Amino acid sequence: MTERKIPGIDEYEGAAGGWGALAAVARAVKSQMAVGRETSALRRVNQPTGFDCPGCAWPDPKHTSSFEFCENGAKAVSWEATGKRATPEFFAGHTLAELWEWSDHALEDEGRLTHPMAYDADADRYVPISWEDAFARIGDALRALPHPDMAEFYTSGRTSNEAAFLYQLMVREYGTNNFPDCSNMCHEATSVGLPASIGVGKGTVTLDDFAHCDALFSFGHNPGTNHPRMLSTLREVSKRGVPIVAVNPLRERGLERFTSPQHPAEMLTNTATPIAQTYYQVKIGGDLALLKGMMKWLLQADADDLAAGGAGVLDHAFIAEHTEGLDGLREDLARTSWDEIVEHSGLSREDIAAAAALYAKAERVILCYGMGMTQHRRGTQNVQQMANLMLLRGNVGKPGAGIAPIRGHSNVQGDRTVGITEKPTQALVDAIKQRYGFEFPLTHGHDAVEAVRAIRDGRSRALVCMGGNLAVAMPDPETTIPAMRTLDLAVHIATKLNRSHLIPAKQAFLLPCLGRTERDVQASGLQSVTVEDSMSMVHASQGGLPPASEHLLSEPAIVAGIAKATLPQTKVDWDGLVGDYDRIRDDIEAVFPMFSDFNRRVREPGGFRLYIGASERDWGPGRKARFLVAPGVGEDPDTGRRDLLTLTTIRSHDQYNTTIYGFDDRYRGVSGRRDVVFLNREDMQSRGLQHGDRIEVASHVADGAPSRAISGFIAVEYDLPRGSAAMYYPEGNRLVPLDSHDPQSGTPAYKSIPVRVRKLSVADAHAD
Ligand SMILES: Nc1nc2c(c(=O)[nH]1)N[C@H]1C(S)=C(S)[C@@H](COP(=O)(O)OP(=O)(O)OC[C@H]3O[C@@H](n4cnc5c(=O)[nH]c(N)nc54)[C@H](O)[C@@H]3O)O[C@H]1N2
Ligand SMILES: Nc1nc2c(c(=O)[nH]1)N[C@H]1C(S)=C(S)[C@@H](COP(=O)(O)OP(=O)(O)OC[C@H]3O[C@@H](n4cnc5c(=O)[nH]c(N)nc54)[C@H](O)[C@@H]3O)O[C@H]1N2
Ligand SMILES: [Mo]
Repeated sequence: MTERKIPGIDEYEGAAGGWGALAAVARAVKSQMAVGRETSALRRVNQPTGFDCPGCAWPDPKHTSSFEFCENGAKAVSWEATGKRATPEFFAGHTLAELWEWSDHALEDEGRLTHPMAYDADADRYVPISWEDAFARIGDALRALPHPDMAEFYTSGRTSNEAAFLYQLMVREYGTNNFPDCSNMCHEATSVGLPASIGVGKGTVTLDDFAHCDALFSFGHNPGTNHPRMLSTLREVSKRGVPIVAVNPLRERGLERFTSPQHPAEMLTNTATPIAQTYYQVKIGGDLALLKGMMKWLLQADADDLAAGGAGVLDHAFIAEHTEGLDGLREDLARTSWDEIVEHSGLSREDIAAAAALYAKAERVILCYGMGMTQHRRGTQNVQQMANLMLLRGNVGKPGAGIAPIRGHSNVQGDRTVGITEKPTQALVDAIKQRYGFEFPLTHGHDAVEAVRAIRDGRSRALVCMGGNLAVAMPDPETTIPAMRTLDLAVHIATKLNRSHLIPAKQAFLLPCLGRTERDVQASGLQSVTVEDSMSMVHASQGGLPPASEHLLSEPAIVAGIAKATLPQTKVDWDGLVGDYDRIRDDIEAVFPMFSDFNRRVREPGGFRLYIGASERDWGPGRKARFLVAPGVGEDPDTGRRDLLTLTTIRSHDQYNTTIYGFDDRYRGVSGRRDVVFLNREDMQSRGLQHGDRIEVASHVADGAPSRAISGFIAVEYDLPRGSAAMYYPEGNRLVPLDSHDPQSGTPAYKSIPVRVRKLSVADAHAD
């Protein structure tokens, strides 16, 4: 880094974890919770029946129901269990126009919502309303729409299986499949890409497999921040001497070294366990090229070995018995030149060969990946090329090996499993008809991008959000936010205030719900909910804290309230289901047979695993696993243009998606600010930029769509490949056009935005 000093920018020398993590937990608890409540809060979420941390979807070690220590888990829990409250008095004191000027951090930092509220347009304020009146008005508005397809029903992935199941049931009885979902912005490329490859859209490994792998590849995810409990697993893998290979344009500290707060010896001696043995700083969007390079090397090595009389490098027995399509892949790789591979990946041929050789030497490989792979125009193809790589050596469906998409929200996977999907199957239609006696259309509904388009074009007039912060999470706020302002109805079921709630429709309602940390008591007594983690383990979660307000309802109860008001002729016994969540689970089991014996199995310690065919080398009825071809290596027609950089948007260590806990990004050496753009030194030099300069970042759009710009952020010299740049999500979302997404999965290309960067002149800076 250069000598120039900038406030809040420094180098972070330490390991991930360690004392810094403990100190951060103490700060998080102190800033959110009144003394007394807080000490018990972290302890009391450790229920005997289990508690699922709302922080991430990484599994807990088998047979334990208590959650492991984790800095960002502690932040997630204390943020929800905060002593602060956003009361009716607070809303009386502020118009929505006024609140709009607040930062995302300040809005949520008002604390937990306490009362159901309705928008009063004359006063431009939220005012209290009774639950009955809110439900009645929502029901009237939904029934007044000319067609059910004119309403959108969004889900964010913290919602439990029970709430999500009831929600999709209500929406289907209402008559639409419009289910935009946070997953559409996240791992949709996995949900679309993997079924075509291996027959199932989920990961194939369990936590046990990590104890048996002999190489681990990590593509495009940042465990130190986003799934910190994974560091304990990576630490164990590293301690066994197993090579870990990280593929990431940024050198993420959690992938480099880790001091485990659970190991006193490491803490006291301030030592750390190294994590990645090899770190490949691929160019943003260069993974497709790297994967093709690795596979090209493997095919060549295999041919050489066979010619020399060896058994080959590929797993020929597996390929013959279990796969099809290798010839197509061979042809594609033959057509792909090393020059292109090197150019697009930004890695040398030697490095790629070394990665491939390491892969080839291992008998049992696990490949983990995250948003760095999915949020691209070719996200689905990225996923499928990773599957190809794994299939070449039979690394799917054997102990110690497999593909591991690292999911985001703690129950995003479960929500999809229990029916939150815009593409229903005939089996689902039949099962719901059988159980409840109503039918719903098989036609595809809207995903997240389609939902925003429909709202923009006036085709959809109502939006119901089960959690989340759609307006801020989606790309292109300059399209999304004005579109949402034209709605007839907006309903937000939420724990805390965020910007999406400040976009009033003709009628808007803010419905406060219980969080996962809180006791949920219904007619039959205290309830548990269930969730599914990244490894398809389903387990129970029960809150232990008293609710933040006596006026809160559980998410299932809110769904039931809306359902009864919207569907006077309903065929579902909503009160019966909400009175006892065991009954909801019986219904889930009736509709989704993979949940057989649900209520019994979920009461076993650690829960149970859903059947994943690919883990058993069952690729689906009558089919084999498939090698799939993705022509070319370029992400975008403009990739590689010298005047453009490829910008990725990433999470800081102090945020949960659109929830900004604070302004520090400890492991990247940033404190007290988020207005930064990380740039490569030579890219800065060639643009006459210095560390700390104020800059403008403008998106480059080829198709004549309006270019968006962000002005006044500072340039920070950072260790990333030439041509690559990074800034934080959601600040960077302005630069992502709504139409810039993977055509196959609809996943927005948040991680490869072609941009121009220029220094602001003194005049610009003043005009700002
Ligand atoms: N504390 C905390 N935990 C979270 C979340 C949170 O915001 N905060 N969010 C949750 C959610 S919903 C999700 S989806 C997950 C997200 O977890 P991650 O997938 O780790 O999410 P990102 O921060 O978006 O980071 C992606 C990583 O990909 C890298 N990357 C960017 N572009 C590329 C590329 O082109 N190629 C490669 N190989 N790498 C690239 C970035 O440098 C970064 O390290 O975490 C979940 N857990
Ligand atoms: N540029 C860019 N954009 C991105 C991404 C990126 O990497 N880059 N990542 C994308 C990804 S992976 C995702 S998953 C989306 C996230 O999109 P969302 O899931 O829509 O957003 P969150 O920020 O997780 O939602 C936070 C809100 O959820 C509410 N909430 C919290 N807990 C609960 C609860 O228990 N119940 C209810 N009902 N509400 C609750 C609170 O009101 C809080 O304000 O963003 C996407 N957007
Ligand atoms: Mo996500």
